[in-house]
Amino acid sequence: APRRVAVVGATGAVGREMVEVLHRRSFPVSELRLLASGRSAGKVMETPYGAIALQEFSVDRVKDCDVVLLAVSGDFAKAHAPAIAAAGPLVIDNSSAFRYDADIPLIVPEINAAAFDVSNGGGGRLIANPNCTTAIAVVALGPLHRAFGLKRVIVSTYQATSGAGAEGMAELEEQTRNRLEGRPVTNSVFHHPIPFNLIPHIDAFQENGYTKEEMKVTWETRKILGLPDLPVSCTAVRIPTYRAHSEAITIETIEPVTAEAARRVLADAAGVKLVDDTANAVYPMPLTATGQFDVEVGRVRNNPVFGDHGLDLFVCGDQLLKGAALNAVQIAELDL
Ligand code: 2RA
Repeated sequence: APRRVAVVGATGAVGREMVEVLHRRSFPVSELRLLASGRSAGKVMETPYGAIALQEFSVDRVKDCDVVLLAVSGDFAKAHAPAIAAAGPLVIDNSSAFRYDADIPLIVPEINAAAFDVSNGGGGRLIANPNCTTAIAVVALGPLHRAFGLKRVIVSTYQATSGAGAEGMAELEEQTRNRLEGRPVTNSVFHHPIPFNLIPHIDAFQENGYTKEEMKVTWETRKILGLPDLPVSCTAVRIPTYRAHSEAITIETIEPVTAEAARRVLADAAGVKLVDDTANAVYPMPLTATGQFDVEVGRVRNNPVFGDHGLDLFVCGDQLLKGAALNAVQIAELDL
């Protein structure tokens, strides 16, 4: 049956993408409500559903909805998500506020949809959407784990500026233009100027020398795969691209693995597009992954560092889609 859907944080990059994805996937929407901060209230947003007036968020304005998609900060989600869920709607939160809560499911539908059936006890249904970098990696790691067993994982990421929202993409564009036109280059969203640079610093540094972004990949991969002790080491780097995250992944497997066997598994994996024909220079790239629902996977090869238990691969996924809006809508589809 059609659903009354609310998107909270509708004016941000992820919120806008959520509206686009609901339409692209023909999610059965009977009514779409768009909520934002007070300063956006009253403005009209053009959407595939027509022009919709933005309303200032309140729990009262969404408590009679069937589904509430949150594209807001962790603090905002902490303050309001439980109250919304307790009032009835299925709440899907894109922030990191609840991801590590044992009672809150953290879901990538292609990998652990069964976690959806776990009720949140009396508190209604609140589901956490994973960090974009994690979601894009586990779409490939899940099938490889099922086929060969994961023993350890090493991830190096090349993350797009969209991970820092519309402001991140704007900084890339404006500062690159400044650089090319000989004007001073500044930075406010990122820790350093991003044009023609790489920044190995996403989110705050932890005591152990990793950033919080890198630890999110470890914590969330373990939770989604149900492998609480899986050794995962991530190096997360910001690069000057718009909206697709790329990741070089090395795994050691429990069973012997070959590139051919891995390719067969990945070719059949939900949410994966195998893009692996190096003889013709065909492999995952932001240029081709952007705007696609599927995560591109390629450069699949045996990694002799781990003998016949080693595999390398390269993945590329749209950070606003599989990394955020698409995954959130796919979780909502589990309730149809
Ligand atoms: C980033 N994964 O790329 C983080 C949050 N979206 O900035």
